[in-house]
Amino acid sequence: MWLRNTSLGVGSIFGGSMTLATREASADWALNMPVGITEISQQVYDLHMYILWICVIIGILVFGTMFWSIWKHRKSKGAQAAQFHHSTTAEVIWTTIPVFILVGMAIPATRTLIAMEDTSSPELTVKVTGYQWKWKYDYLEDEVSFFSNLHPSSRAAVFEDPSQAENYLLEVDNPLVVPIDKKIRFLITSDDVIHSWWVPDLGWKKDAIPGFVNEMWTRIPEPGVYRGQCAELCGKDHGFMPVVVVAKSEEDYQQWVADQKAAQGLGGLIAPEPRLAPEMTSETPPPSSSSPVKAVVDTAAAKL
Ligand SMILES: [Cu+2]
Repeated sequence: MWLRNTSLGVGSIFGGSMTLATREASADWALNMPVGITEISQQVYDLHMYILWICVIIGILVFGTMFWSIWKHRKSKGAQAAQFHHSTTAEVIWTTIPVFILVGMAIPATRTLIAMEDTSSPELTVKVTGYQWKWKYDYLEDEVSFFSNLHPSSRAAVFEDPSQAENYLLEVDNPLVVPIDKKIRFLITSDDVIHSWWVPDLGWKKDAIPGFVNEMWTRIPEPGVYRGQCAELCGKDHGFMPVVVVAKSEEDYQQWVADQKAAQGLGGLIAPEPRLAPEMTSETPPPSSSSPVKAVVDTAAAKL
């Protein structure tokens, strides 16, 4: 679903044959990764395409040679196998050519990785903490902090008609709001199990690991809403902890910060955490005799 806004369709890969199709329609046929909206995401995409085309060329050469050889030297033509057992020339060639190819891949890949990991000189730092099953955002400079839960509209639609919920399972009550054109550093960790904070448009995902603080950064060039999900299987509601990033202009962001501070000073967020239906609570249920797993264990224990 996140492919809907950003990905290239099959049409764009195979020469625009689907250019008349709507973006919605082509999204269903999307094969390639999304380009994203940040400079890093575009670098990642370019690297991906560069490596892909190298692989395509190697594939054509290797399989072309193989199939041509099979056809050219087929038994019905009376082909005789060569009888040599060792060729220093061949070994030098099939060692040096791959080395050059790998170096040619490693240089741009390393350059991109270094750029992705360079979290120095941030203008804003946000601590992202994964919970079963929600995210918490702490703005270290602005001293704003809140939880971001699955939006009640998506939660209600789980048992009803998901097609009726806008951005089904990709909507939250309190999105992460950030300014555009600022280097934002993310400190990513977890309070319980391993989660992974992932917004495809930003070009990366990063594991949120209890006891560790991972770092990443982004600089979003234009205002917009960018959606993602937890990308590490983290429990029964793993699919119910989306990520929504809202990028605003600097003035709008400052206004949002002021509003949040005012609201937190009054004892709560502007948009309070929704009350969850008991069967869909995002809290870990306490062990009880009604737990199906515990019931099975108790039954088994009673038989011993
Ligand atoms: Cu998770």
